[in-house]
Amino acid sequence: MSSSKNKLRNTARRNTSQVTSQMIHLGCGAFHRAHQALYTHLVLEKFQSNWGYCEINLMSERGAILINQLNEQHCNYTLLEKDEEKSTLRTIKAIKQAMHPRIDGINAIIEKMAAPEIAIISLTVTEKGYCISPSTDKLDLANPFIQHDLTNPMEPQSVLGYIVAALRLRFQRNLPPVTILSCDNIRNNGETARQAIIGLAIQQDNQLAQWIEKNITFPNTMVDRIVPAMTESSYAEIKQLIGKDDPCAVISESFSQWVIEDCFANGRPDWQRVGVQFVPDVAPYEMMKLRMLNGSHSFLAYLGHLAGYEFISDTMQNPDFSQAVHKLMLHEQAPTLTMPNNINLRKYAQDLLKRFSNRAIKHKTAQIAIDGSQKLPQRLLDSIMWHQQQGSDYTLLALGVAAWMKYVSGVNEQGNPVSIQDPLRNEFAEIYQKYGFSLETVDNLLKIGAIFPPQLSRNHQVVTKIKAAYQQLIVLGAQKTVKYYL
Ligand code: NAI
Ligand code: CS2
Repeated sequence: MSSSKNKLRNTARRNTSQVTSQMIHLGCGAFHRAHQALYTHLVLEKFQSNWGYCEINLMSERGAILINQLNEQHCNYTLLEKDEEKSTLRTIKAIKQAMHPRIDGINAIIEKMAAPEIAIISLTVTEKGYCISPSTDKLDLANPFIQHDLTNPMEPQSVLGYIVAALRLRFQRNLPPVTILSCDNIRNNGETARQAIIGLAIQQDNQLAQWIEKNITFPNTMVDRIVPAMTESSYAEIKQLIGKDDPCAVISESFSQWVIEDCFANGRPDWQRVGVQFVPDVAPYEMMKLRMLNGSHSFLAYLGHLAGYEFISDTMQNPDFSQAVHKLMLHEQAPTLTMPNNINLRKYAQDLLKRFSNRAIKHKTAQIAIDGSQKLPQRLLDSIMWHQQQGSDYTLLALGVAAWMKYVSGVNEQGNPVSIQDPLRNEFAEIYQKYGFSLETVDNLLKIGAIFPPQLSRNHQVVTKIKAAYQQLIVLGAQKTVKYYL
């Protein structure tokens, strides 16, 4: 902020009090507040619109606290968008209501989702929120939340359970259809959400499942904006700018992209007027983003964390890491993609390097490292399978997987404990307890079918490559291994 080039812009304000909440958003995390809520806010601010959000958090104490904090400030909050050259400060006014089952009760949440005026239910509930097996994208009926919801359908715990309960009321009451809009970083996010929701409904009521199939739409989306979790120092930065505390504030990079398939069951905001791209098929954009951006992010997060870097921008200061991640993008991720003619993957990679290097954004390697079991398939493993079929090189992808394997040991290279946050963390801990830092650990991690499909874990060449990288990481450490792999 002290740089003379760094200009702070306050955006124009307009009265948005006529807004009603026609959209429910499930998972009011940092990303939603800096992305979908911003686009909706811009439509409100610049054009006639009465679209707004009712935010619903279903999980965690922190989620409930945030809902109270939002309500205490009329659901308005600060968004600071920044890169090294400029910053923009906005007050976002797209949220009209905020709810949590612990505050409002489960029934009130389901009734709100089933209210006649609701036309869109969107989601950013993290990869694990979909209760799918990450290797197959199919609903995991053994998931404890799903098990609970099957026996308590009107007192659900999972996101899917809430959606199915609300859709049941809409079906029974003959209400207008809704669009379910997944905005999470999972493969074919709309289609995956559709299969999981219908998969749960079919266990309960065949007619309901058929009604969902016929009436509800599930557009696929590609969502992109780097939005790190807030820290003490980011809240202090906001306070300095606005002169008071804003516990609901978020900080993001300036870049933002949202690509959506235009199949809405019951209308939508005019998001195309504020930069959202509507396309017939999102798949190429989504694959490009998951592999080039997210795959590279995970590569930098695991190797960077092992090497002792706190932030992604720190890893990019190391020329070996930035060269390695560029090589990963161009040589091992880009070849797996088939893109429309107007997309230049070299330019995309160049832009990603700049975004990752943005020192105005403090994105922790430890944050990106969370939930690796849910992220590895779409970010690294799909590309390994592609190369294995083509007979082409995937050395850096294998290094990324090996770095994840070393990371889930729960001990860093300085010998200090690292808290592993992952639904499968107990399985990782058991394997490490039995086998320690040995190649048997690699074999046993590869046996986890929810992550590694058999065509990968049983492929001799793939196993050998991952083991070789793991061995190097054990012997040399992450810094030297990255250099060695160049
Ligand atoms: P966050 O931690 O700030 O918020 C996560 C939200 O998901 C919270 O509202 C939490 O209550 C909810 N949640 C977590 N687990 C859940 C579960 N099992 N069931 C129901 N709700 C659950 O995270 P953030 O930054 O908002 O990211 C959320 C997701 O958005 C990511 O996992 C990713 O899929 C997507 N995304 C995030 C981006 C980012 O840079 N932060 C950018 C692009 C996509
Ligand atoms: C990151 C993503 O946390 C992670 O796993 O890779 O949230 C990333 O910041 C976004 O997808 C960028 O759009």
